[in-house]
Amino acid sequence: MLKRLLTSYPGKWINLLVPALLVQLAISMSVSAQSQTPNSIKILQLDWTSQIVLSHIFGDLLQKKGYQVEFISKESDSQWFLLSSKQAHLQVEVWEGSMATRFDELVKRGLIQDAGTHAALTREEWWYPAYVEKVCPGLPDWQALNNCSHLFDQSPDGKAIYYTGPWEKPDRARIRALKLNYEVKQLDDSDSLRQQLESAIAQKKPIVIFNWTPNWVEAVHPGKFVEFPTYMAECEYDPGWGINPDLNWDCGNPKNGWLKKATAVNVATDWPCAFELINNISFNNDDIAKAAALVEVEGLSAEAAATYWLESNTSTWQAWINSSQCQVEMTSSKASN
Ligand code: TMO
Repeated sequence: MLKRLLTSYPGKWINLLVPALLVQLAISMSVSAQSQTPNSIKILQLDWTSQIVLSHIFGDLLQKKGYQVEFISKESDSQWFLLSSKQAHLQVEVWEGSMATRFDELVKRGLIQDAGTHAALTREEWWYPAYVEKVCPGLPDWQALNNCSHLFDQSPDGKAIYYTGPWEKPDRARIRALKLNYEVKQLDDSDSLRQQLESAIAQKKPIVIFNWTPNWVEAVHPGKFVEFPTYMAECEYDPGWGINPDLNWDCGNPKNGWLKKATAVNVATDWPCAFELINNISFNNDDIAKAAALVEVEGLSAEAAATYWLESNTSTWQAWINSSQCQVEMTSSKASN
């Protein structure tokens, strides 16, 4: 707006004469913009399919309540900064296995807000297609991995490659702590991970890859998670815990992990109704697997998948939005106060 103001004046003199005034104006404008409720709620749309579909489902529910909604499409890593700085307001799928450390830390520091837990129980872990077990006896126990490392794609320094995506995982630490003859290859996005998986499956080639549940994969490809030593919180910070006395992460990821929702800290006060609504929503394993499969298997767009889910689960979401006593805070009524 300031730019437009500047360029709409014909003479160059204005740029020379009033910069101080404009700086003054810019400061007061940005201060007053921050102290008012911004118009639209910004939903973080991250880099895996069910999260994108759930974001659209929740966006539709907010719109039914009269909110303006905006989607911000970003990679997973940036969510902590964007939520903490209130540049984004809502994240509908926070996974324990890959996100608990950052999430817990920021909640504790009062920089983001925990908005409740979904019904779904989650797992994020090393995974292989069922046929791998035939050539690697001993799986799913992790101790079979070193005996079979020659079966998988090899890195230049002769290690087996474990493929993963752009999410924060303790895999390198786990490889060190459990002395695995493996190397992490991190792919840029879930599409590349999917391509890697499907091309291996098409050739019945052994592969070990990061996967999670609920997800679309389970509807299409039989397979199993690797069973590492059972996760305990101590495994993350107490080197003495577990079979490696010197290192952390000599364990797997949580098996019945939580799935949470998170908001920026201003949501509860600026949009109490939206905050109540995000606390109300709860998706189960079936909902989330289905959300992913509608896109990845059935080929719907995320928007169409959201619409389909809403149409087939009317009583579920109606209970969420009806139990909410809130009336949408109108920006106009706020402004007139
Ligand atoms: C965050 N993810 C479900 C991809 O592990």
